Amino acid sequence: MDRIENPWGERTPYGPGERWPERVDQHLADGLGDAGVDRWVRSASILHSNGDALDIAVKDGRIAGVRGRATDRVNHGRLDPKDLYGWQANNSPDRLTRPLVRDGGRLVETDWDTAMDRVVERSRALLDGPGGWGHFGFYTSGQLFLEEYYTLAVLGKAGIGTPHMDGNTRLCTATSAAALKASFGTDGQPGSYTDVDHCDAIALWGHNVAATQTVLWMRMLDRRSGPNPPAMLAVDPRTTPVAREADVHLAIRSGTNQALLNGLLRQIIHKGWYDSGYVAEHTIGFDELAGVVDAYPPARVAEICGVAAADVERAAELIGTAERLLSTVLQGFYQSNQATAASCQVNNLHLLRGMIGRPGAGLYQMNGQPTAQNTRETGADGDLPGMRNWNNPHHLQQLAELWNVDEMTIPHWSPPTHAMQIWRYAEQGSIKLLWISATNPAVSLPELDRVRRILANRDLFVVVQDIFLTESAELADVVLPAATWGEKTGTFTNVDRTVHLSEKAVDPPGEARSDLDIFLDYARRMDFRDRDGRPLIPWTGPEEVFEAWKACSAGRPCDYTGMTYEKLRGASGIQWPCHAGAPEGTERLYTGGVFNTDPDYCETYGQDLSTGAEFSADEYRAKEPAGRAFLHAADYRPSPEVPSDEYPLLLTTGRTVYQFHTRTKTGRAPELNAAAPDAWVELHPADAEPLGIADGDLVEVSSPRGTIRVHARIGGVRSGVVFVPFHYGYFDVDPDKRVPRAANELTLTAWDAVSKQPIYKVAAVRVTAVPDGRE
Ligand SMILES: Nc1nc2c(c(=O)[nH]1)N[C@H]1C(S)=C(S)[C@@H](COP(=O)(O)OP(=O)(O)OC[C@H]3O[C@@H](n4cnc5c(=O)[nH]c(N)nc54)[C@H](O)[C@@H]3O)O[C@H]1N2
Ligand SMILES: Nc1nc2c(c(=O)[nH]1)N[C@H]1C(S)=C(S)[C@@H](COP(=O)(O)OP(=O)(O)OC[C@H]3O[C@@H](n4cnc5c(=O)[nH]c(N)nc54)[C@H](O)[C@@H]3O)O[C@H]1N2
Ligand SMILES: [Mo]
Repeated sequence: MDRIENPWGERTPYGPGERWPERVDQHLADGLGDAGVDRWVRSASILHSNGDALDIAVKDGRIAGVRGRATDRVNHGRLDPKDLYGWQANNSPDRLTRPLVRDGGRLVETDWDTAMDRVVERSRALLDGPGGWGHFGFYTSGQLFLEEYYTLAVLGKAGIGTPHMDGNTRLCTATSAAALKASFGTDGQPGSYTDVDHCDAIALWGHNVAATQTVLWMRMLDRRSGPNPPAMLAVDPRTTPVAREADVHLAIRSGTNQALLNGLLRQIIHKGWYDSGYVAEHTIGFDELAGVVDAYPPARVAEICGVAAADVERAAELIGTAERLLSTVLQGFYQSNQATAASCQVNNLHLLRGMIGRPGAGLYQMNGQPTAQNTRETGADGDLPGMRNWNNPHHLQQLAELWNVDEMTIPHWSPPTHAMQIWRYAEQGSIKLLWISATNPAVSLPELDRVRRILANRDLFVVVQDIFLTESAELADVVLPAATWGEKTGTFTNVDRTVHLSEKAVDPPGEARSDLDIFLDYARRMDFRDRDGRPLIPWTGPEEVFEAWKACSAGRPCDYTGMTYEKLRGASGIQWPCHAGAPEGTERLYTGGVFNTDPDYCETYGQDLSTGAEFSADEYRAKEPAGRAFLHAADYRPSPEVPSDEYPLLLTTGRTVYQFHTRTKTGRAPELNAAAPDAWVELHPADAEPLGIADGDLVEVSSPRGTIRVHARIGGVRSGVVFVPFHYGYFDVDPDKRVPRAANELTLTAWDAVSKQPIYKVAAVRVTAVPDGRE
């Protein structure tokens, strides 16, 4: 089957409570048959957070294909189009094979010693001079392996001692973590993918799962085409494949999630569709929540969100009367207005209805990137490792003992610096060394003109560690060539807490080195020591780091102590927590209705959902959570940028099924790139017609930050809203022919008060026809 034409492949229907049938998806290099494969090497998919288990085919020392693993709990053999074709990027002739350093304004090839010496010399001078650690910023990814993040976290926190560490996970799933912490006490997904097998209703909150977690969508579609299928609700301003499949589609105006959710919760309370016993026993805050949502009757919600009141009532009935409701939340919430507040309302929905911790009653505050969960767990995003609370002296002491360093070395005097603030410090000049690993901010951050200016400022020493010469690497002072998936060994954890081992299948190209080896080399050269003068980071390889991480995770929600590399070589990935009391892992959290909110255990003392203000330990203790979950309430407030006469349309941004992020990999896989080679803008016919714009016309989209030129697609989105995919930078465009086309030329520098996640889903723009733009 052509998986470009039909990304989801053929249906394998099944009924409630049945086992999802297996279907093994495979793609090998042209002309290569199974018999020609030299060996198969264990791994999992790296182009989304679903965690689909797969084996890598090796032929003559090169990656030559992939095959889904039938025995794994996550995918039962299936793969998505990006995984089927994306591996070809590993073999691209564009791969970086030697380090580069800037000499006389130009990047030139050099050897590792020269490149690392430059980084170490600058680091030493900054660390030993006035201001010390304050000059260092580490900006990492959701695409490295657990072992790499943990090493980076220790290096940054106990070696350098800087609080300025974060990942692109801030752009991605900071809100997932924030909403889980706020409601349940710590990060960690309550649900399991087997909830799809048991549910009787599915609600997709700002999640185009068909395009972005394609194998999870196959599972949902297979239930939809079997007996007793689950009902489906989609909340998305666009007519995505998900919206077309759903029984109720609420095409709300982007930025209005909080108003909608308040309205839905009001209906559920008014109609008596909530579980008062569960609420009384397992939650705090019902009265306040009921009071706030009371102001959102269907007519008011319809007005704010731009949908029909009757549809709001239908949606409320669908989710209010289901017996096993499954919810997934993603970027339509996390990157939109009032991100954490709105995501918490989905938690509230499940708490009010007692729909948590049992089969089918699943709640996924989704992740996006394959290893984002690990960035968060290990503290490479600035959090304290092991989901510890930076504000809890006892948690800090545990880490100081584990690493054998003075407590004062580990930054904890204020919340960790979030990515947007790290970039601000770099702009202002207090951060003087910015080390970027496995992310391409010159395409993915908002307001690109500003980001390019910051990176191009030669007073800021920029290290970029990547596998290609990206738009960001072009502006760096030192470029370090990395090995990637398939060329190195490590573990990573998907959305439903399933941990997979990914083993080295082939050698990296040229002199490229694994990110782990690069971080370990830096630690060695910097000669970081513990309190007794021994090396702070004694590890030499991934398995040693995994063992060290297990010790760090012991007794915490993400307990890995029951896992080993050997055990992960079994038939299926394993869900944490996994320890002596649960040696095979744990399918669902909170099965007994006891949450991680105990003051001595929780990951945060909480924040005000509207302002982000932090509560103190005493304020938190006074609430006496005693294992109950928090029902947080918040009023709707309009987005920071709303349409005006000059910029009358709302811009929203996102993804296509064929491309991954800034396309460094999928743009180099011929089938995927051909399926979506260039950017576009989607417009509703009622918005396009008065502007004289027809399908295919070249148009300009402008915001107060910039202008892009792209082709128009008429349809696919509600009126008043336009959509631009954010994937398209410049790497494949002749420098003389570069026309701005990245969505982030237009987006604004603004973030959610609680999670600090940038707001990519709402900006004000105008669209104009380009004279002679019709082809
Ligand atoms: N094909 C593909 N798959 C991917 C990725 C990829 O780049 N390509 N990236 C991975 C990563 S890192 C991530 S984070 C996930 C993201 O996965 P998704 O969140 O599914 O992807 P997006 O397209 O960013 O946004 C989802 C939807 O939000 C809608 N939306 C916009 N504004 C609003 C709003 O205000 N309210 C509501 N309710 N909806 C709104 C958009 O119309 C869009 O359809 O995908 C992962 N999977
Ligand atoms: N407007 C708008 N902007 C967005 C979003 C949106 O929806 N709209 N979504 C946001 C989200 S959710 C995300 S996750 C970000 C993604 O944004 P980025 O993280 O910038 O996107 P990627 O292209 O995945 O960048 C990863 C980089 O790591 C490199 N790489 C891959 N594997 C390895 C490896 O093993 N080692 C090293 N060292 N490098 C490697 C790749 O070549 C690539 O350059 O974009 C965000 N930006
Ligand atoms: Mo993401």
